[in-house]
Amino acid sequence: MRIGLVGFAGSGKTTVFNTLTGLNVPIGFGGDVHLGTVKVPDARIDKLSAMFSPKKTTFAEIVFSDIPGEHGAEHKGLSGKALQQIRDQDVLTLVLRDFDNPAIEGKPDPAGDLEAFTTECLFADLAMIERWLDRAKKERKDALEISHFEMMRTTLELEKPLRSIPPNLLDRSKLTSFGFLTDRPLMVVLNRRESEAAKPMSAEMLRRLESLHAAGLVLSASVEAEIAVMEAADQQAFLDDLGLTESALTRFIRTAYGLLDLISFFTVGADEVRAWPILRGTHAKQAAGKIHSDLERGFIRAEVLTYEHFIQHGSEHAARDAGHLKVEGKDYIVQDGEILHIRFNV
Ligand SMILES: Nc1nc2c(ncn2[C@@H]2O[C@H](COP(=O)(O)OP(=O)(O)OP(=O)(O)O)[C@@H](O)[C@H]2O)c(=O)[nH]1
Ligand SMILES: [Mg+2]
Repeated sequence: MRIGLVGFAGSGKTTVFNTLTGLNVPIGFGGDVHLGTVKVPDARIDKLSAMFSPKKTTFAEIVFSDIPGEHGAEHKGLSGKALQQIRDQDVLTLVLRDFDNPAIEGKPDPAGDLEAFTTECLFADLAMIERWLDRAKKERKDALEISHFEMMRTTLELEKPLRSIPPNLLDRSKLTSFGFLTDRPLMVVLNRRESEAAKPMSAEMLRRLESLHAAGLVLSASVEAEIAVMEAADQQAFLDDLGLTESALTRFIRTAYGLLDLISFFTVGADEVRAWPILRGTHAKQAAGKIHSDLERGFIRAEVLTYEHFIQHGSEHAARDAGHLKVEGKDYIVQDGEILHIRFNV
């Protein structure tokens, strides 16, 4: 999964990026895009790995991109380069500044910044759709396709993001090449001053996020940066002091998974124990395709065991003998925490 950190200059993207990835790229205005990979912590994988002692243990991974904001005289916005990089991301994380930054004039205005970002994305998408519609008239495109683009235009003109259009009304598989910004899942991070690290979002901001179909998260990047360099034993005490229960990374990943409706299934064996992130509702045959295209092509059946049954019985054999192994066909909907063996023939 790719998550892009975006937002205006000096909002704390690089600071957030460093705390999430454990890297230490230089703080400072502008610069290049930074990439960092983190493992998605999963206690179930830890346990399975301890039981199988495989050659390799593979967690789900997230690649974070830290995309710098635009720096310049009056223009407070996103550079064309940033907009391009945003299109490659599975999730957009908008970092909003809610602390005083001496390098930036004026009080923090997270609500205003959210509107500015939203408007910029709406206009970028609208421009693309209008260009497409202009061409479509000349090229006599399919009427249904034109009606979809007209619906998208109306949605944007009503200042609503494309992600607000329900899946049954729009065939998104035909839109991937456009990379519409307002169709990307959006997570909004309110980057608070230290003294308000644990203060929840205002009701107003929550309402606005709901209307944008976006998820929200509150953190204080500088507090998280302090925590990141502490001894494990001190970390919890520090979090408790601030009224926080978990690190930002844990909360961040949970929010992103919830937003994307992601779950994990597992494969186990002497070679590898591995977590595979999939969309909730994925069928067994498609899930097999995540592992290898041959497994999808030659799919015969999936042997399914829940993580809980496996742990309860201590081995696959014992769980099978107890009658917990299910044999499922291609249309079976894989559930979170299931251990799969795919039978296939190519
Ligand atoms: N007080 C406070 N300062 C912060 C916080 N997060 C970031 N900063 C400071 O704000 C300044 C800008 O932070 P960066 O992380 O570089 O901001 P950025 O969004 O990456 O900026 P660009 O890359 O220029 O777009 C730095 O001096 C940080 O130390 C925070 O939560 N609280
Ligand atoms: Mg930066």
